[in-house]
Amino acid sequence: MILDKSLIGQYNDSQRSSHQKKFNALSSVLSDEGHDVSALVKKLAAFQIAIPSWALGTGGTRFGRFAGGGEPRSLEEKIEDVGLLHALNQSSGAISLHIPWDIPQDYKAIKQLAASFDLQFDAVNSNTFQDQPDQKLSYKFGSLSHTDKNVRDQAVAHNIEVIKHGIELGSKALTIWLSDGTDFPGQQNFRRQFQNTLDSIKQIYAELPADWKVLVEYKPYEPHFYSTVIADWGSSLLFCQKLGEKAVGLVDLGHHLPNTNIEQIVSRFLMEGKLGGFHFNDSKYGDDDLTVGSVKPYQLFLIFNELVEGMTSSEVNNPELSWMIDASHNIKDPLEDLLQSVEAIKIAYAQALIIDRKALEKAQQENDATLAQEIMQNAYRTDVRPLLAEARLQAGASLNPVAFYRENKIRQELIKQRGEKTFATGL
Ligand SMILES: [Mn+2]
Repeated sequence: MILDKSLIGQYNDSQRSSHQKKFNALSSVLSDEGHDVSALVKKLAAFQIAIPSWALGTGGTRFGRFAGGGEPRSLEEKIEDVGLLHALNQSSGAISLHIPWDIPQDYKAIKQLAASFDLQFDAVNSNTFQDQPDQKLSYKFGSLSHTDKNVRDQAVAHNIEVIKHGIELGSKALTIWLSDGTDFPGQQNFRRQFQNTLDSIKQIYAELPADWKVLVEYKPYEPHFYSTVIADWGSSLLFCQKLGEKAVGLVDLGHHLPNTNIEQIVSRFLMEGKLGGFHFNDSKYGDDDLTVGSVKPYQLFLIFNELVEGMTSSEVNNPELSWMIDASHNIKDPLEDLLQSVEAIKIAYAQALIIDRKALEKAQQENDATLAQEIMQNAYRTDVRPLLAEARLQAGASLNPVAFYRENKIRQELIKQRGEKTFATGL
């Protein structure tokens, strides 16, 4: 559906005076602390987070799916949904496609449709973790790492095909999440699996256009439960270093063992100029793919602290990052969930921007742990939401996207158009 933008203006008018009070109060505090409030608002407005095409349906767990109604039935409707999100928050200006779930039939028409919503195509994602109906050889025992060269060749060819789709759409990166691994000790030779994979990715790497990147994602377990070929940031970094400049690591927040210090991993990647991007989500136990910021918002803030510190430090030389949500679950309306996720990411970013860096550095130099905590938590405990709202207001987005979405009964409208029992392709 296409949103009537005058409705956003009307809604914002009804909320403007209450917003203004909160924004003025926060502005005055931040100005007293030495921050340039309009520069902060500008940075927040510029920060865009890509939406994955597979997050637009009520996906959820491997055990079952419960359609929420009005899910997008085609790539075109997925693009429309991301367009809707972007109209509401002006922060979701890109879509990330998954091949073969989203193979475009007509590139030109798809590009035009995306452009009409002011959307770009983010990284394209390959899929060798499932067998497709028309596929010759099975990935049951792996794809890029397989013992059989014919299977590896097939998986390489698929990745090259994904790059070709991406080139047609104007994408600039390929994300490889390799599910290959083993379930039992002794099942495979670790070194040989690594070498087979490296050899496969080298062939894919050779097909990357000059201005492209390959994002190498890692995950400790699942779908395999004994070992994963690219299990951790160290393995990802190893592959990237062996591949070359265009290969960079991708941090998916859910792809870590419990209590892993993800912010330190972020710092390490940045130090080596090898951080490529993020898949944001949240979790309590494993790869739960819950709404960003719903369980561990402080961890998200600490990650953004490292990002802001690293990206502004003269000692760090890292390429520009790809920001994407990677979440999927059963309970919430996916569009409301994505609005919440984008908001949580931007809150963490805003809080990291207002950390008193000079004071923090001094406290670190003097080993003053108490003061360092005071400085960090002063930023974290500041309610920065009026800054985000102001950025949206200035960009023509809604002051409160979720409230607007509900008030205007957007899901009900989507159900009317698409039906109650529609299933989006994806997980
Ligand atoms: Mn991911």
